[in-house]
Amino acid sequence: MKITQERFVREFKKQLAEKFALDVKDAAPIELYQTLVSVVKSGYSEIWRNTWKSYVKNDQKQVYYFSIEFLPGRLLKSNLLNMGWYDVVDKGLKQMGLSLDKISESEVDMALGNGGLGRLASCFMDALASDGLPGNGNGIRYKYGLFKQKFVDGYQIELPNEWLTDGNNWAVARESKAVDVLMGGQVHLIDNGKYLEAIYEGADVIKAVPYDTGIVGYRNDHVNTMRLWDAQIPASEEVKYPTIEDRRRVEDLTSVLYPDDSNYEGRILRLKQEYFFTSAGIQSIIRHYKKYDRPLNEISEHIAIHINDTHPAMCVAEFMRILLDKEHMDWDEAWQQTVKTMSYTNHTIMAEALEKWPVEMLATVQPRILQIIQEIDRRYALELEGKKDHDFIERTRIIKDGMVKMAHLAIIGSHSTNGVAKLHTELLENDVLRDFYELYPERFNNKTNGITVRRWLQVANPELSKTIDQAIGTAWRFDAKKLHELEKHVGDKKLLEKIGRAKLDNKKKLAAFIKEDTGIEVSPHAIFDVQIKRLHAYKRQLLNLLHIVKLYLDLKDDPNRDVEPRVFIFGAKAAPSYHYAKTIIKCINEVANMINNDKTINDKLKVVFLENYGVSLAEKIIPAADVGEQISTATKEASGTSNMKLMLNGALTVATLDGANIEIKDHVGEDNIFIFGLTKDEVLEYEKNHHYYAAEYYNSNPVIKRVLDAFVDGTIPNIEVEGHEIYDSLLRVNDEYFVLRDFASYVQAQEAVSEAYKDKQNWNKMCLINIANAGYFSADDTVEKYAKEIWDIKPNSTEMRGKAKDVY
Ligand code: HBZ
Repeated sequence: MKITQERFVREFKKQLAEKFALDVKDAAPIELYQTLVSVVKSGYSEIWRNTWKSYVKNDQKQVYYFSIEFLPGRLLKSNLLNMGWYDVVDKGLKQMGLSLDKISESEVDMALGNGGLGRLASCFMDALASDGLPGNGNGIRYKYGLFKQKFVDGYQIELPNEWLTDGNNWAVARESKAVDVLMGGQVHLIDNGKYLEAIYEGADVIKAVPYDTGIVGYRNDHVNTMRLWDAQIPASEEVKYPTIEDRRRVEDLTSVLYPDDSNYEGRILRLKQEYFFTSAGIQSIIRHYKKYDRPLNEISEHIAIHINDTHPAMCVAEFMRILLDKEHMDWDEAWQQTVKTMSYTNHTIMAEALEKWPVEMLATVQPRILQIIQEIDRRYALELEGKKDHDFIERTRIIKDGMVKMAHLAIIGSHSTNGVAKLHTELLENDVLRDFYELYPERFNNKTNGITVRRWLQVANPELSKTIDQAIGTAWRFDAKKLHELEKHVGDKKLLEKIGRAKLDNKKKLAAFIKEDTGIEVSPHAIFDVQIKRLHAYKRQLLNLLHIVKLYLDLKDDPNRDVEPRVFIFGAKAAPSYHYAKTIIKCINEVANMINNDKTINDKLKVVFLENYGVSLAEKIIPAADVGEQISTATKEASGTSNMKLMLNGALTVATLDGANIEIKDHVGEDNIFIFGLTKDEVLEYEKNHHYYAAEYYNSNPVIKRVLDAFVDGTIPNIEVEGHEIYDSLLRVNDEYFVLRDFASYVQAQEAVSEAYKDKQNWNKMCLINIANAGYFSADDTVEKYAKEIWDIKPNSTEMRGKAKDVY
């Protein structure tokens, strides 16, 4: 829809009157928001339909991205931006006395994910659409998103996140596209003379209803679909569930998102969720494929299925099940198509996060799927007999000691396995998945993560975006790599000043938010030092905290010490069952209390732990950050993506040589990043030879001793229990993540940060170099590589592409 300000205002008023029988002046924020969503939706619905039609018409190969998590956050501003409507709507709303910023605050974040993995899936959705690629999301429509975090007495409390109370305004329910998913019961294979027939007995039939959300491409008249499935009771089965509790048992399947991002949860409901969305997705893909009478033994030429982490690994078996049982293909042909269709991304090397399910549990959830996995496993072992030794086969097979290893299923059942940063892929190849790399070297590849520059710069940071436009024009908005042209202006003092001013403005806004949210007053002239990510021991928020305590103790010794004032800002949720992570939260909060209320240190130090970190809060914090903390123990963080978002917004990174930090360093150069800590080889060496003794660092380094003692000697109030727990984890349990080993080197890096901040012009120059190089981490490019090198899909070549650009 071609939009002008007048037309928008007319349409908005009309829909407000139709929907709510209200005038602008009488409408509540939520009514304004819902009306705006509906105007926006009517603006892209025709394009959405045409995009799908053009895929069908051109018989384009499509990818389906299966992910148990999607973390889109708010969609309003991002959709407006991508449609090219942002400025027109902003002005139109102003004309009516309304504010886009305020209306946007009414949107509840769609938080159907835990952290990096779910957010990556959403960045990829945006990038697929913006690249004009035929890509669909497939996931679960959880009734409750990731829990809402509150702090009570410094402790994390989890509250339910009922994000659907005002309805989800973006999604369209498509009852007509529902499919039945069979679970439980028993299965018998009967030879009916023509083929083996799978007879199900006593299985539950669950109706999977898709909710489709349009994913709008950036000014290219292209709208893809993210399909999330809801579990319902089919009309034919209603009598089987006479009571409310009976019904709830089925509907609960899609109620809650598991809030753990680091431990594999061996609970049957989780396994059921995995099968549910996998089966629903695969069934609907094959049903659609068959509509056009194309031969099934060519299906891999028309569709690609991506397995995002192992949660959808049952895709392999479900695809086989349908080809074998429903389409009566023979095993070898079905297997060939399956392997060619599937691809898999690994997101972690941490052993505790690798999924493995007891055979009996799979038997209860879907006995036919278990049979197929057993057969895949049997054939795998048979095939390798004589070629590989017994141990190799036992190490790599799918089922071992009564457990089904999901990563093995995904690797054996697909043609591509990728890691998410160079170092991570290297570790997969040479360490964690070494055997598989030896077996299938051609299947392994790296795809370093990326982020959508639209949400994380254009939407989140309009001030900096405008400054960039003034320096290098607007081409970077279409191709983020063009941000690199900023480097030519590295000597432009006016530009450096403007970058500094944009940052200061953003810091003032964040300071106001902090004041409103927490009551804490912070100076926008202090260094804003930010660590935002899930709380986990390996991410080492504790290292950050120990450094803060050191700075505090230094100031107590000498309140007039010449230090650069700093505000340390944290945002982090801990998995509700992750006791140690919650202990760290409590300690950060108590240290914050102690420091923020101590008048003797002249406000040189502040610590702010913002509650309920999520996508929308990240959009407020990141544009205001001076320093980004990426301080995981080397080898542990697969990639990280907040590192990319922060550099893009001109924050300088304090980093270990872990995950994508290494590639960031390679791009910006050693002078524009603060690197510290053990390297991958040093960590691996310690882990192999077990010759790390944390206590030695405590005993030999008086600073470490003093800082750690503060946790147990009453210096930090209200952590009698938690302080000892931290102390013991480092000294008795021997500091699994080398916090004490890296402490001195971290302090040095932080001193270099303070020193560098004194020279504002040079600091801004470093910021510029970071911004200029962040374009290399654009999800548009990452996804393009997936498209070319893994999925073999091509951009939509409809003649509509690009036309929307003249809207501005
Ligand atoms: O995936 C993260 C990695 O830790 C991070 O380094 C990487 O940048 C990001 C994207 O590739 N992993 C996760 O976020 N993992 C999960 O959220 C998760 C969720 C459920 C699980 C296991 C892990 O059962």
